[in-house]
Amino acid sequence: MRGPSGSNFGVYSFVLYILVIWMQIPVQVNCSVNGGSNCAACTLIVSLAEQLSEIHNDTVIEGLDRLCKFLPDPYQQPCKDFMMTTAPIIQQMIFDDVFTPDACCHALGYCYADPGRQECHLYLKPKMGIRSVITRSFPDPMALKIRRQKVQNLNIDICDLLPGLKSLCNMIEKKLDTHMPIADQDEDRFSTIQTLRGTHFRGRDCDDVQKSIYPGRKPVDGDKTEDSNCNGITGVDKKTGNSYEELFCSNATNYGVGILGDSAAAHFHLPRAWFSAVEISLQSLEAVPMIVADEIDWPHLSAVTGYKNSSLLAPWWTDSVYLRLRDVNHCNHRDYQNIGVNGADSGSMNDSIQYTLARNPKTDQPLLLFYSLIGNDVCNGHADTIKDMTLPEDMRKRFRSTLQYLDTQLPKGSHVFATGLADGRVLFDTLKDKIHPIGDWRQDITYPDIYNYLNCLESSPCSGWMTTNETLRNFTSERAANLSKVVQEEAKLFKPTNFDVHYMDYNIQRLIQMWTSTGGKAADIIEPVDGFHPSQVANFLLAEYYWEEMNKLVPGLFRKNPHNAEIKKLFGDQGGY
Ligand SMILES: *[C@@H]1O[C@H](CO)[C@@H](O)[C@H](O)[C@H]1NC(C)=O
Ligand SMILES: *[C@@H]1O[C@H](CO)[C@@H](O)[C@H](O)[C@H]1NC(C)=O
Ligand SMILES: *[C@@H]1O[C@H](CO)[C@@H](O)[C@H](O)[C@H]1NC(C)=O
Ligand SMILES: *[C@@H]1O[C@H](CO)[C@@H](O)[C@H](O)[C@H]1NC(C)=O
Ligand SMILES: *[C@@H]1O[C@H](CO)[C@@H](O)[C@H](O)[C@H]1NC(C)=O
Ligand SMILES: *[C@@H]1O[C@H](CO)[C@@H](O)[C@H](O)[C@H]1NC(C)=O
Ligand SMILES: *[C@@H]1O[C@H](CO)[C@@H](O)[C@H](O)[C@H]1NC(C)=O
Ligand SMILES: [Ca+2]
Ligand SMILES: [Ca+2]
Ligand SMILES: [Ca+2]
Repeated sequence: MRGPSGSNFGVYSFVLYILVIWMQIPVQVNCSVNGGSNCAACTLIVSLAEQLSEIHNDTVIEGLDRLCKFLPDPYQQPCKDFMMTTAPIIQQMIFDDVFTPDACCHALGYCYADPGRQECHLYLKPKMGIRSVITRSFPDPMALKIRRQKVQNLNIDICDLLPGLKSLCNMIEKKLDTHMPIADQDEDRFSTIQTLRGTHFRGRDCDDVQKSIYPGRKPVDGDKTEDSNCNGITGVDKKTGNSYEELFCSNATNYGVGILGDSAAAHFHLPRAWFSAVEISLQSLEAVPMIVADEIDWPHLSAVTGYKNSSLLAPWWTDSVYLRLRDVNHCNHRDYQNIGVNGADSGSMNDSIQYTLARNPKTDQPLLLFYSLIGNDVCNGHADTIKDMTLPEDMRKRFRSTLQYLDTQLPKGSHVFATGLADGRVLFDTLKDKIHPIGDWRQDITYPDIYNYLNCLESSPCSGWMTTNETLRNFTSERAANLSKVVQEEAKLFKPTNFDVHYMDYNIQRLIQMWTSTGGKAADIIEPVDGFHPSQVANFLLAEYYWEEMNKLVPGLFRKNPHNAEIKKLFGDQGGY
């Protein structure tokens, strides 16, 4: 879940653009071997092109052309350049009857075997080995080298392609790593645009010039003349002379909701239509620029802060703690913040991410805040999976440090709900004999094939769980359980002055029970493409699970606002999102 998420916009050619996608999957690029995610991206593209050519009964080059035509405008030309440059190598290999996507990406130079390492392959290995296949097909090493050089030189800058994109790119490069909204004139941490950490992540700023106006604050002077908290409720009731905030909201339980978390919290999701030759379409790829600008996260459809129903690319609808909170009390409209960051673990949360939360302990409403880091503390390792896992004593110190910081930030009356880590064994147990979308056409690639391939490239999002080694999976779960225990203990021990802390399990088994009891399949809980994150269905179910747990932990937390109907009548959709 780690990746240079911000610095991507300036530097990618077409292949690197697909990498943008792959890098958002937890990949520590520096640590990868044998070509790492470059190799994986090349293999993906060539696989799709080859399968498309088979489906449409034409050549692999035409398959590539077809793939390019599926892309939105700024990416089409670099894709065609990639196609033209790689065509001679691909054609030669097809002519010699030695073509496989693996061999092809080795020939192109994206994949290689580092000294002392095995060649990685997703498809059946040629009997004589990939290297010999290439030497046979390209007997003149100099000629191949020159062709490869042309491919490597294809460094088209996406930012140069469209007028006006350049300055946006620069801005994004500078600011995206801070996890703050990019478009935020008054710097109150709330934006007016959807993407780039905007309204998909945090409620819309209804006045982006005034820093004192933003979602979640206590209304100023009853919001008689101005909507200081952006909940759409403003003005004075002529009959009584009271402000509507006073009449409708002052006796209600006003809360915002937020989450400090990882890619699961932000709802990382790669549409399966991008990875399946059977499902790929122009329509499925149209939204790529928007999705990339959201860091491939879909917080607006997520379990804690979702507010919008899913589109074609996320085929299930949305339920969330936010929607339920708003339903209980319409005064809470727009008061949500998703501080989920791909790759976040207890360390980066304490070191930097937590500081991007926007809450003023004096002027703002109390917050219901989730702390949910469900895997990276046991997943971020690559070279040495076990040694890189967080130790319980470090988890304890970091979590405590986060709670101490929150005690200076959260308004009195807030509640913090900390979850444990997931038990990721569910991934292998559920997917072990299922076909990955990239194998849709020939029914040939299974999830364990993908796990082994990514582990070979040391580019797996979680080598401790996404592995065929049961001993290792068990160890990873044991450490995760030990870390969860620490969170649970610390939630009990720590005595903040402004809020209370509660613990709940991140209970995937419970979600599976909820889903299968209504006739669903367990595999629907997991993201089909990465085989790792909680899916749209899981997010939907999590909302209900969270809600039930919150009610158990803090009885009477949610009191229905009797004025909801009047609010709806007077203020309609309260300005929407
Ligand atoms: C594919 O196209 C070739 C030449 O156009 C044709 O001979 C062949 O029958 C086609 N195969 C299928 C499966 O459509
Ligand atoms: C405030 O809410 C409580 C509980 O719903 C109710 O008993 C009380 O009458 C309300 N007070 C006012 C002033 O509306
Ligand atoms: C999403 O769609 C479902 C089913 O039609 C509906 O019940 C729900 O209210 C919708 N939710 C939102 C946030 O629009
Ligand atoms: C938590 O982060 C702060 C800086 O934000 C750092 O000084 C401190 O050492 C960190 N604590 C732990 C246990 O890593
Ligand atoms: C892994 O854990 C499961 C459940 O505790 C156990 O049944 C299994 O024997 C363990 N496998 C190995 C290889 O340790
Ligand atoms: C499985 O993982 C364990 C723990 O990392 C390791 O000791 C063992 O050698 C691995 N087994 C295989 C077959 O790779
Ligand atoms: C988990 O904690 C127990 C008890 O402290 C310890 O014996 C065990 O080695 C730990 N397991 C892992 C994988 O860290
Ligand atoms: Ca703003
Ligand atoms: Ca503002
Ligand atoms: Ca208001």
